[in-house]
Amino acid sequence: MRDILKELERKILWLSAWTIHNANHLRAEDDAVKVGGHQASSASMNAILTALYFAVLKPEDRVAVKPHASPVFHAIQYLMGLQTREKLEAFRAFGGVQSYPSRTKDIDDVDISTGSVGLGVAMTAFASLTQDYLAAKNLIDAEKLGRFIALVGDAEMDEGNIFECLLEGYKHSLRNTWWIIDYNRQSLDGVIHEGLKPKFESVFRACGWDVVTLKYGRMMEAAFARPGGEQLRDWIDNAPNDLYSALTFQGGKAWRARLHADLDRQSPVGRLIDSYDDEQLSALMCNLGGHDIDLLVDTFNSIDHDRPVCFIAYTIKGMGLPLAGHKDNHSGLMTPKQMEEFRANMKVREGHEWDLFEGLEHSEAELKAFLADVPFYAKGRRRFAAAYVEPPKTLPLPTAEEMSTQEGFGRILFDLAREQTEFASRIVTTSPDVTVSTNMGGWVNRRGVFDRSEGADRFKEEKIASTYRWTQGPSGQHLELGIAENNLFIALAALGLSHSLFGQRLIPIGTLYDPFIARGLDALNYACYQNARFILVATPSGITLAPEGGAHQSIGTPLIGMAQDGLASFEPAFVDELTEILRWSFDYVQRDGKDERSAGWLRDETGGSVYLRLSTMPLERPKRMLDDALKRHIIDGAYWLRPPGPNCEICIAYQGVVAPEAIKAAGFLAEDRNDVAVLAVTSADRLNAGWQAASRARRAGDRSAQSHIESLLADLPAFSGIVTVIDGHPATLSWLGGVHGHRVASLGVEHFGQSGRIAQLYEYYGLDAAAILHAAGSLVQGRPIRYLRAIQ
Ligand SMILES: Cc1ncc(C[n+]2csc(CCOP(=O)(O)OP(=O)(O)O)c2C)c(N)n1
Ligand SMILES: [Mg+2]
Repeated sequence: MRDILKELERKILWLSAWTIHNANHLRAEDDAVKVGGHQASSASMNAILTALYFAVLKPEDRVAVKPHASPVFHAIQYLMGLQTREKLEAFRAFGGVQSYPSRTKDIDDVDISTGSVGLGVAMTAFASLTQDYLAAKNLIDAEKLGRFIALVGDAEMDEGNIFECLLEGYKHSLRNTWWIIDYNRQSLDGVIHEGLKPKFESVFRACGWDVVTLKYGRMMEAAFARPGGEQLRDWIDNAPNDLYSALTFQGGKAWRARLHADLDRQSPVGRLIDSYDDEQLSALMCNLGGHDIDLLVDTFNSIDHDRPVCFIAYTIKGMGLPLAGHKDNHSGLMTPKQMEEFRANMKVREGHEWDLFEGLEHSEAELKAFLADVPFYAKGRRRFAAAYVEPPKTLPLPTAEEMSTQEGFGRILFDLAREQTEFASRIVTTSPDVTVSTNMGGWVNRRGVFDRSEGADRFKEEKIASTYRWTQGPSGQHLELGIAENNLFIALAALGLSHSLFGQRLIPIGTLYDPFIARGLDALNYACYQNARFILVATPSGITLAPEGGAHQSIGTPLIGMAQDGLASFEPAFVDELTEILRWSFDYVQRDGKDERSAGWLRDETGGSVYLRLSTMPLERPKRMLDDALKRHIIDGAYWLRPPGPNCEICIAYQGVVAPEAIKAAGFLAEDRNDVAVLAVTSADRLNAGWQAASRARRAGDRSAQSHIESLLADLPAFSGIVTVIDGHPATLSWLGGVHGHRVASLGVEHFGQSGRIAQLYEYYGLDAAAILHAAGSLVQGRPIRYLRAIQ
């Protein structure tokens, strides 16, 4: 079996190198794709991936493959019949295999997407926590837990989110997680810093991990056992990274010259070195642990516990290719001449480059039998689906006369927490140390904090009064996180893929302060790119958070919400709107329509995640019942709070908490002008997306396509002006003028906030009724607005 494995290792090296070569040198008239970064980096982990996929992994295991090892991963899938030649030939081209393994774009069951380094690594830890969460609730078989394995570049270890995740993992007794560091001592720019290995080791041990070092291959170990071997080992241990790399690149002759220069030729070690010819010497010196299939398989398979393990595997970047060891090899590509030689070495005939069993010594029948028996693939595809969990038909509307959207959110969750429904049991909440200040304390009181083991509430036992009775245990539905926002988003990514990774639906809800979305923005993008499903509740937001000051006041987040793919963002002003948006979200996050292109104008069939930008400012409850049409409009992004009449000169369009200022300004204006309109925007994001999608649909021939905002603004006379206002960046709404060509004045916040009272800040930043009237005055024709002076 090991012989076959070694043959496959060579085959995979060939296929991945050929895939890249084909993409860069052979694909017809393609001048845009010449990018390296794959050939050497892939080769570095070739043996490790071969060992894992063909001899170590079980069907329930999941792997995050480092971005540049994508060709190796896909070559393995190709051998297994799960990837096509067409897609490999189109590596990095439209519709082809992706540069970096992608759950959403590749066809061959990528378990965890990677690309932005560090994030896929942390994802394995949070996927393992998700598994623990499901097992504790008997939603999956606790006897058959999978291992979550990250293949990590050594330079990738510089990413801070990895360390944030290590600490968080420690707090949650992380288990079933392996990180395999490809210690090739090279990064993108070159040779990395000396001596990082002991640093890695101590950090991992401090966080409760086992560390296994794979430094010397078996050939090296055999040499060390011979006379002079100890000295050879010392020389290897003390050789600087760059020297080792340079000699690797130069080959056997250079190794010999250098070793003889450093070690006495007449001594046992000198004789040991001379007992190898040049080729053998090169092979010996390159026989690092990470390239020794036997050692790798035996070591991985010897792990018989579920503690987290970090493997530090010494490797050579570009191993097996002429690029091996060269410091510039990251962007290096084999030349056509080098590829010719490589092809000949691999015994692959011209024109047979993609043939599965070309150039291998074992018979096709033997190889096929081996592949048919690989345990990892024994249970078929690894993508699961989960049944839809029926959300409540209606959510109880909090009754207080005045309430902020943040408080309303807390109340709604608190009410849901009382219900013994399947839906309520599938909600999982999480927050980076802002559970109470984002109003989820009540929910956690009722539903408890998740922990694998039952925990005690000391304060309760000691009968000390406290508002929060957070019992800890396996039934808890809240995952309490430390402050690091990256962890929040990666936790949401993992929990939000529970249906696909584990076949069990969860409805994850995460809360954080709105400005700190920026801290974890790449992780949020990563979660969306993987099509994870969650509800993000960001509160408080904007300068309305008045006394907290500029450090906590968000400005650009509405634009983030609009620009982030896979995330529908809303900013309701009133709690009745929020109630409807949440109810819709519980359904939207579960949708799974297949074809994005034919899926209407918005992503309404495909579904996605949801971002709610909420506020702490209490607003008076509108006296109204939401009828179906109004509910639909709230979800589509806007409704007429005051519809325009035929002589309407001014429309005020607001989003979110500034609603009272817009309403007040409209009241003043109405005394002087006819038919003043107020447009309540609940989602600039969905309005804009609908508008874009409708114009795409028209371009594609659907003449009748009309978006929600186009039909709403069709009611507004062409001579009207629109004043937009938001506690956030004015660009969020300024595009409304582009829909039908109305003149627009946009109010919002562009500069860092200040501490102060709300009224003071609204005046200072120009969000108050007076500013709205002033802006209206700049848009209307004819006589000036009379009340303008009066309220200033
Ligand atoms: C967040 C982020 N920053 C930068 C990059 C560009 N990048 C890709 S791989 C890499 C480092 C490669 O070094 P290493 O992790 O050691 O992998 P190796 O190439 O040695 O296999 C960099 C900087 C990225 N993909 N993601
Ligand atoms: Mg590296």
